[in-house]
Amino acid sequence: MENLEGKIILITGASSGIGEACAKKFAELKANLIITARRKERIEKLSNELSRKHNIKVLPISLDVRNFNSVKSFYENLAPEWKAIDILVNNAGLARGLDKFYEGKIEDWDEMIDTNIKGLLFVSRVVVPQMVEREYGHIINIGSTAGHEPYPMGNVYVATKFAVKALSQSFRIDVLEKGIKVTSVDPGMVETEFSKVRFHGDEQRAKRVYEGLQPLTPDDVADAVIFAATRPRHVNINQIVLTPLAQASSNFVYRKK
Ligand code: NDP
Ligand code: 8X3
Repeated sequence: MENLEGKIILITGASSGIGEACAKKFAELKANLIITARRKERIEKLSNELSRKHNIKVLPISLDVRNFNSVKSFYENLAPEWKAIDILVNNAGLARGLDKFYEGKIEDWDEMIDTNIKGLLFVSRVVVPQMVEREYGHIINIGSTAGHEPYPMGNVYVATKFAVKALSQSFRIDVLEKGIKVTSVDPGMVETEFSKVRFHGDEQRAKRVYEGLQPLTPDDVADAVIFAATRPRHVNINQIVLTPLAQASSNFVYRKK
């Protein structure tokens, strides 16, 4: 098993849900963390909690992954001891709306494409060159079952997650001779702020998404991330697809009445 003590882990979208759960689990393994998201208060609070509890270093940095200049200066401004990021967890992402494509809102499309595809690319573009130089590192992308099978009105969100799958596969080829691992962790339904964000704050509608079944928790997904991150050096976990027991795929969900 790879020992993560003292390693540097960068997690995007650590202010909530899966990213926050990943931060907590990496902290338990005594890794040092750079946690980023737009909501500064949240990551500062998490940083204080984790550094105290686990006696590790945690750097909270407010970052919008959609803006390449911000992503670039985020990395350039890191102190030298933080630059050698060992594991990058590309988690920041969101869905906006659930509409037929011919009725979709252009601003929702922009937000999903800019965050889920371009944001992941921007962060990887600035962080991975030092991994290439050191011939060491691990990129863990959070995909989705939506990246394996479209579902009604998922259109653009689905396309972004198909893109994440394509990028994970492409990254793996591009870094093949560089000693860098690439993993895609692809969950089905996880109860987080995801649906609340998708439905622009409509809590009732968000709750209905998980009615009649037991969804995954953010911890379930973080366990998969940690599994991939702790395999021995010669093992690359290419992809983990995990769903609630009551979900077979994007379109097959069993709900108890
Ligand atoms: P949450 O809404 O709970 O968390 C999303 C995180 O992404 C937040 O920390 C948010 O932080 C961050 N984020 C969103 N936009 C940006 C941005 N522009 N720049 C930086 N950070 C951003 O949802 P989840 O935890 O569920 O989602 C995490 C990932 O998991 C996403 O990629 C999602 O697509 C994927 N996923 C989720 C599933 C689910 O059912 N929940 C299933 C499969 C995959 P802030 O708003 O503070 O910036
Ligand atoms: C999030 C899960 O099924 O809403 O990726 O697309 S789903």
